[in-house]
Amino acid sequence: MRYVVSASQRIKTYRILFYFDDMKMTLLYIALTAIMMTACGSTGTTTTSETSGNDTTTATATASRKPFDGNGAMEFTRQQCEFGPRVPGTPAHAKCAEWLMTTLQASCDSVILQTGTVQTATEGKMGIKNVIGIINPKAEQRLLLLAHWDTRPWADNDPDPANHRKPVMGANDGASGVGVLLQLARQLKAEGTTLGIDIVLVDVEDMGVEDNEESWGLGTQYWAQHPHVGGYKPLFGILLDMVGASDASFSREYYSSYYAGGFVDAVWRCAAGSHFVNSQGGAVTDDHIFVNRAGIPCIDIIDMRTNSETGFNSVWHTVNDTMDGISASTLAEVGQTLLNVIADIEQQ
Ligand code: 1BN
Ligand code: ZN
Repeated sequence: MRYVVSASQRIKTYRILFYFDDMKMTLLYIALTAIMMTACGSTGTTTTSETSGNDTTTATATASRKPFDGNGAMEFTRQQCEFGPRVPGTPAHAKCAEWLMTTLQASCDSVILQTGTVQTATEGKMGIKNVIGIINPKAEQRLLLLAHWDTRPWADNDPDPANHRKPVMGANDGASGVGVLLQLARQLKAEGTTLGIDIVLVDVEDMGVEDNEESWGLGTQYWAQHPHVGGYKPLFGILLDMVGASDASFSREYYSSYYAGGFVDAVWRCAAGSHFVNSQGGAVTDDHIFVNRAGIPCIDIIDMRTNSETGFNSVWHTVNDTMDGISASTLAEVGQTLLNVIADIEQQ
């Protein structure tokens, strides 16, 4: 049986429309969303600053845990790039998959390598490797965290057409989101959490073609059809995509607000720094669409630009998406925001 939930909030009236498969999850969702509506914004904040090398990692923390270490996330981002572009089917991709497994194993209770086959728009059938790290497998309340780890085989937005058939390094578009999640897992292992957390590093996100929505997010589409646990029902999902640029701008992505507006409010209330912009941004065909279609309310923290033709930063799908454009302080803000959200849910 399915339910439609409609609720109005005290401070700002808006509607949450969502479908859940059972009443228990519906009530939990309403309760958590309502409580989180006030939590991060009202508990007060402390600002922390760490300096390492030339970069300052600064974020605003509301939790009692140690601040998120942006330099750690930076290092995990760099290590992925050292494999070279992680184009599905290449040796670099296979080596990186092994490294992701080993790295998550150090921080998670269990790690699953999910393999399967998907149909790409232009390259025929393709094997996928989704790497899934599970923290607190028995916890009922769970948070799903996703990022894609593959990189696009074609830099087809590069200003130089000679580069259009070269692969993208994907320091921002791929490695940055994974870098934040690997560091988050490391810190949660060190400090503990009562929440169940599932880190799903999805493959073959970036082999899509224009005007074909279904050609993107193939690893996520596979996972949504074959969840790693039967009856999987986390409270919410958060997708990270392109979260490392020094001038990143994280506005509220359209589909996130459409599918999970109350949770977007809650996350932006927990936001840890100036890269989070409290305004409505554009719509992106990203992995979160397929998670939402599977019945899990999922939002996308993604760097979108109103002042660019593509809607993204200037290195998007070019050969210049390298570590040169990655900032430890931006990674720290995103990681700290996740820590704040986790602390908030834990306190419910
Ligand atoms: C995000 C990063 N995406 C690809 N690389 C998703 C996307 C799909 C963005 C279609 C724009 C158009
Ligand atoms: Zn991409």
